[in-house]
Amino acid sequence: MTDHATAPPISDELADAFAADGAVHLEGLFADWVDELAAGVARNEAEPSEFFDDNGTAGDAGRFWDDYCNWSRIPEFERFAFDSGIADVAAGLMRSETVQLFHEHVLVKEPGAPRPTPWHCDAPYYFVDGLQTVSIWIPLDPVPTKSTLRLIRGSHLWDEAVHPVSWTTMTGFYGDDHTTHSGGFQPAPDPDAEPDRFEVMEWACEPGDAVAFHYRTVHGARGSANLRRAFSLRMVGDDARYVQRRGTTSPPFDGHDMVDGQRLREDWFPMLPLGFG
Ligand SMILES: O=C(O)CCC(=O)C(=O)O
Repeated sequence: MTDHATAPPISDELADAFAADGAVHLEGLFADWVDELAAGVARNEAEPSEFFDDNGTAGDAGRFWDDYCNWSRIPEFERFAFDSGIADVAAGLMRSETVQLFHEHVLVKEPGAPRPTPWHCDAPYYFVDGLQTVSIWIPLDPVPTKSTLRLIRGSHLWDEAVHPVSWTTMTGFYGDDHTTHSGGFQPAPDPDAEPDRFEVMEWACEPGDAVAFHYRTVHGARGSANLRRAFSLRMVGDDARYVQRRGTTSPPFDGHDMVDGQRLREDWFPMLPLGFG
């Protein structure tokens, strides 16, 4: 068990907002876990995985690095996933009986990192899809509006997902290079160029706040003048199923041996405990 505060239950009003908008801001939800998660991020940086990536370019004032799928070797991440009550938050938002851990993702913008996070939605990069999905993004530093996560209201309900691209080369993630559309995908929107067409939700955050968003919600971020460490836990609910994509997904999970329509295998993607609230 844990000596940290656990997250309060999710109200119907919040779950309705999540269903309608595809994202909600939860103030102070994990403030009690910031030091532990920050220790985990430091450990992650000191002991990077094969997936560690610097998304910036040589000469940038600060790096934009990320890494993922390390929860089982970083005790601070594992404790948070299993002992923080985050699964209750995910269950409430997704209106799901079960919550399964997909993976965690660390995204760090160092002071002066100029590199924006491109507008994208996560679902097409993943081999799992469904109506009940949620990523919970938790900043570990104060984040002003100008460098916070930005999400397009209602974009999780769009018929076509945004064309997935590599964050380093910005070319088609599955090897295609269509710029206008790609087999059911639409090009990435530019909400700043078309403010009347897209409504952007963006919240200044304190350490330990949470922004929860659907895997299909289109999101991005600007560069950051300040250190902006973020820990994101990605979970799925009852209806999520394996989907075969047209190439190696991100994360890849080599040798997973699943086929279309299966629930994610529980020995790799554990069910998270519920009932902390
Ligand atoms: O932290 C960021 O800039 C982007 C986060 C993101 O894309 C995600 O958590 O899926």
